[in-house]
Amino acid sequence: PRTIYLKDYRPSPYLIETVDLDVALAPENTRVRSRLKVKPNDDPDAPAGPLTLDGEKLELHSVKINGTPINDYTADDQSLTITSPPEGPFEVEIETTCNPQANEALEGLYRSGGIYCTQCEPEGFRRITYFIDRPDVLARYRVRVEADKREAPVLLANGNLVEDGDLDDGRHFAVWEDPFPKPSYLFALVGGNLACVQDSFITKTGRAIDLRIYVEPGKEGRCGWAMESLKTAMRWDEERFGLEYDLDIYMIVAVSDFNMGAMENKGLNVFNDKLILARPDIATDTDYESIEAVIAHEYFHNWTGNRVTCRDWFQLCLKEGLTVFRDQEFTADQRSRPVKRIEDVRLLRARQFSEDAGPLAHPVRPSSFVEINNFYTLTVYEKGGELCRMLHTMLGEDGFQAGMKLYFERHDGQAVTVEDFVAAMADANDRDLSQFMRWYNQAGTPEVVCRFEHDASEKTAKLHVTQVHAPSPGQPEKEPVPIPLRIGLVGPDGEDMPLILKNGSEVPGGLLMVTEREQTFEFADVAHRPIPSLLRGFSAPVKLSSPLDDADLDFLMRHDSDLFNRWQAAQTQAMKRLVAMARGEGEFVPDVREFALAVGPTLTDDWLEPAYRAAFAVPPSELDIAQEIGADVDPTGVHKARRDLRATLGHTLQGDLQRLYEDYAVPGEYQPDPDSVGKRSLRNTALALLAAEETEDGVKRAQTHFKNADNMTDSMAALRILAGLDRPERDEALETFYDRWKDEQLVLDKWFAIQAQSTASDTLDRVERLRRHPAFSIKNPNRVRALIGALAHGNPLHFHSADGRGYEFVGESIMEIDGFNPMIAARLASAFSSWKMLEPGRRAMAQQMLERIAAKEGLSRDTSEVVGKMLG
Ligand code: HT7
Ligand code: ZN
Repeated sequence: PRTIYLKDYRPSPYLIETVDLDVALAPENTRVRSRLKVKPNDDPDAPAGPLTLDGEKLELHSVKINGTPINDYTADDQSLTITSPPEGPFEVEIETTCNPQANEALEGLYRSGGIYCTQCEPEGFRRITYFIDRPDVLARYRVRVEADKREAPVLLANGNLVEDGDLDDGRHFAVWEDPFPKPSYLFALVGGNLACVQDSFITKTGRAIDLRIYVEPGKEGRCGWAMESLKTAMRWDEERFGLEYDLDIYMIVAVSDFNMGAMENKGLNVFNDKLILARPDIATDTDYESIEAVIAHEYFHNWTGNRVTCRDWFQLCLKEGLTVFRDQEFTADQRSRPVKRIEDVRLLRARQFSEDAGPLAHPVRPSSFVEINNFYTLTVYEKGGELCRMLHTMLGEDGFQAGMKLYFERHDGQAVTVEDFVAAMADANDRDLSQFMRWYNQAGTPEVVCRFEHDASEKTAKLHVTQVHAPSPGQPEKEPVPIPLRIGLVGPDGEDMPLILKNGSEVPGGLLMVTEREQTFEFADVAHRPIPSLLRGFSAPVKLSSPLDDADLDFLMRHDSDLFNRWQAAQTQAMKRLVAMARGEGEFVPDVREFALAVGPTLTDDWLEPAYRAAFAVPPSELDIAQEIGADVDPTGVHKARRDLRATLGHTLQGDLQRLYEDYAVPGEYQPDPDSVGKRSLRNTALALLAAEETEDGVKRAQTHFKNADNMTDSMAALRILAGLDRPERDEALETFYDRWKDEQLVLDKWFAIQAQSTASDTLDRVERLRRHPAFSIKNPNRVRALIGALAHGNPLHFHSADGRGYEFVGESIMEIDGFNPMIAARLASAFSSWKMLEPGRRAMAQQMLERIAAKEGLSRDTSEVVGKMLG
């Protein structure tokens, strides 16, 4: 397969001004007539030549130019080339058919539970009609859709409805017009029997927006939270970013077969139904929070992605990183800022840092790819979001907003690059951000090594900072990056001391800028030895090597005014012990008990938010621990270490935890508000820690909790505990749950996932049985993620089973799925990405499986790129 390079970017030889689509929906034979107004691109860098249109899995029936049928074209399975198009503007008319029913890759036009829907990002539009399917070709669309009225009473596309009516033979039609020029990846079309939940929103300038959520009939009662979230997001974007919605209608359609979470098509978002449907008895607090965040994320794309879009797919982080940053800030403003930061950093460390450290490492803006679908990664999204956050930290809220304003002033309606975004930030703030571009172009996580000295007689202190950049694939040498390092000096009384530099100036907000490979900062007026609190709020996506010893960390764990770093101190303390335990180094019980005792005061501090206290008591994940160990990892040892540490926490803090469990019951009807969510989270954390030792008492409490649960959050919290037991209580609970929820697809996904993530000894037998369960479908991405994904990405103990059965199960599944849905197969395959870190026995088995996948005949471009990199 061909590698595509950023350096080879050229503007498109032709541009398309308008697109007129006429789509006659039919399950196996959808007819698409397209009329395109094409003109040569007058950009001097645009090459001249024939007109090549992308197209895949299409049956071509006719081509006309300026109304006349032509034959001087060539077509293959990728494209249609019109060899000698007229000079100047001209019109192309093409008639094709496609087969939505047979489309199991879920890209282009497909059917989900009888609903016609589309997924065009990144390159799905070419499966609907021939087109210049690249994001820098922006056109205005008019779409006529027709279908059998009984099969598809609702017909939707982007923009505004301009006409509709009935036709002969029980068919009907609707015409939609989108006034905003857009790239083809934002095109959407939906047809089906859908119920609609309607509301409205008045914008800051007084315009009324018609809000609609379309769902399977009967599910209307589950859309309330999604609708509330949409209105909250719309208001927030006006208030914090000054951005108002532009069309008069905003539609969301929920479907049950979807490759990712959701898609921001202009005025017509398509969502995985898991991220729309919620009711207290079927959705957890985490589901509610995800719905709120994803609804907001897709809505925010209307400006960051749609109004200003990407020039090419290398610039994906331009819209995704920025929109992730915006949705993170939205959640932080709605809920608890420190807890949100902790959650985001947890994800970044566990998943993005490992991506950055392994064979799939790539810069936030990659310089080459084989299959763009493989680049919807944690690096592009989460690290991309961190880069925007660093700009925000460096420029401040006002400076960042000034940069955003200039960005929209300059580029509204354009397809642009990361350079354009950074230039707007730089120009609006009169700052030189050229060095910052390295963050976009260099892969890998920088390590920041800090050394701290205090001179009591001089009353001075020095912080020596070194940044270290390990090589990553294709990048042996790297340049230093600008690192915003937020710090505090915590005095012996636990209070922050003033941060005065040697020249007498105060460090505003405690923010130091590290720009050199090695740099020293000197502070004055430091009478007593302080404890440095470094990288406060995780001000840069780096690995910090800190100079603090156990006593310092213990102190920060109890006193740091920066709640992120107080949590971080606890994590560092836990990690030291976990690594030692996982390596089987000596006797750690007393030491772990000490640590548990130090967790107690924060856990029980009523001045702190319950959600924060709950987060404080969660030790680093098995993925984090494995990564910290780095080489010859034994996942069983890692699992046992974490299990033992949790058991010690439960045992040592038993009295406190019991009190929390009693005190934090949330009375009354379920509400997903932050306060109730926090309380449930603290109570369920206590429940889980009390059961970690698997005492009779702990198990009984979990059983009672399960029986009494009147909402899905509590029910799942208890079931997660029970499902991990090698005892009869497990099967009893799982059966009760199944009997109650067997007709609810989204709840069944939870039932599959909880078993796939179970640490019980027979998990692999069970997962193999569940693979044959009548409710399982390999064609449905949510089911695949719930069973196979949950094992591969969420159960290191059993995925890395010492006998290789986990690899066998996941590997076989990847090969099967690759035959019809390469995007899902390739994402599953990434579970093997850290195989080189494993101990030799598992390493050899993982390698064998990867080699088998790589050798499979007809392997997709998606999976072969991922597996090839892992083996290479
Ligand atoms: N921009 C979207 C990313 C996306 C996608 C969504 C669904 C199916 C396939 C997809 N490929 C790419 C979602 C987002 O980041 O907002
Ligand atoms: Zn996005």
